Amino acid sequence: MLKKYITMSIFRPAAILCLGLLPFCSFSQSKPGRAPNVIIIFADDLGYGDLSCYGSPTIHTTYLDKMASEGMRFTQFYVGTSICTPSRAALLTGRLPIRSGMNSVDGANVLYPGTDGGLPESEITIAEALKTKSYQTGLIGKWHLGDQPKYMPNNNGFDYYFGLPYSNDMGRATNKNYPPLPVYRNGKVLETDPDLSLLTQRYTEEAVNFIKRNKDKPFFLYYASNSPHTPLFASAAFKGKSKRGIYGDVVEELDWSVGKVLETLKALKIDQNTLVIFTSDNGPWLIKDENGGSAGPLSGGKGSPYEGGYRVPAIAWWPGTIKPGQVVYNVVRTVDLFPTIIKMANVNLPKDRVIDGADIYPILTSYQSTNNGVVCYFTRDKLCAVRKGQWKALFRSDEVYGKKPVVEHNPPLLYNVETDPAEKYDVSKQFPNIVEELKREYSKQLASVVSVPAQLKPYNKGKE
Ligand SMILES: [Ca+2]
Repeated sequence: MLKKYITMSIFRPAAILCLGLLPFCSFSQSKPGRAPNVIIIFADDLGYGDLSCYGSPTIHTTYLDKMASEGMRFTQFYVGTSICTPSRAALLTGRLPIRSGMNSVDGANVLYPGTDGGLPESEITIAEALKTKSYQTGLIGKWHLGDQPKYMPNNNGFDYYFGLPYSNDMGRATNKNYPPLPVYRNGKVLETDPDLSLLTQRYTEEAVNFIKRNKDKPFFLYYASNSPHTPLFASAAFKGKSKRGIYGDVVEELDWSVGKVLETLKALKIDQNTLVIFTSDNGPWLIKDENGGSAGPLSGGKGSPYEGGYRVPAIAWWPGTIKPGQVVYNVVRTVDLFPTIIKMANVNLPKDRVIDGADIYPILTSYQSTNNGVVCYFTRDKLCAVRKGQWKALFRSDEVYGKKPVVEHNPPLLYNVETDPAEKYDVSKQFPNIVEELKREYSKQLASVVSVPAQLKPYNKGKE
């Protein structure tokens, strides 16, 4: 732990650092008074087209639609990588997972039960950064950044943890080589092989109780649902109720859960001091057919470098600060949340590492356009595409779950993903200068990656 505490010492009170570094400091972001609470609700494998406010014709998401009408809905919001473990590392650290060895590798798409690997101790999570300002921090739900004790949430900045250490399909019900699926409370296994149809209800109760317990202090709640990742289970109140089969039932139960969280904030009268972000860790798992979601108008899904894998629904809600009913077309990324949230709490950005995210507070608060960040699309350790502005250059067709052979594109294919979000029309010949610019951006991004040990390893099937 020593190494981490040394790393954390870079978070000094802003006033001290600002004596000599005025241009690098930003104080105007926090409101006077108490630091804001932050809640991130992270769905698992929810596609761009799976909410009614994103055009789902048959899934009715009453509460998320209301959240969007009271807040801000993003149309071009990107994950760090289009698969579970790497995407979660990106969200919590503001860094592309390739920088911490948390990217997928051949034979290991994610972390598996018992893998000796996880989020390196040197990484700084949002929870760890906020602990320096005495936030109360909680994770309810799916972790998936390492299930060995040193990698678990309580050693990564979370005071409280309740949930599964990885995906809901990593139990004996889906693979007899896996150990029984554990439910943790802090460092202890409460039970194994839980009734998955009750998981969303239990997570909701845990999230509501965490908020109630901490209503008088600044808190950070990371509510990482296991839904709608397969296998799909809904409670009796939702099973068979949607027009989209069991997948729709599960999404509608998740929607209900979000409604309960927002309702709790309002009832406690802390809604005006709480930023809530809802989004998903990656696009739909298309190989699951009807049990997977929909990317709506986008191509591809989970594990692919196409828009459907990387672009996800995202809603920000903060009554009194975020104006209601806004739709934002800026490129925004999950890696932007780390710098945005820690700056809101007056924690300085670490200077000893690359932070891929940028502060989106100006977008949240006044609908100002900021510089759109570059989107990097990695499949495993290969950079497949980059997006800058409206343009996306695809250098490599390579999908984790794809059945087609990998194809290198030299020169790259070029798409205008604003006019052609389905990536149907290669316009590289019409815009050779844009191709050259994106080739330079691709090289620049690659050059910034330093090789570090891989944390993801193939599953040892003999290990029980
Ligand atoms: Ca996922």
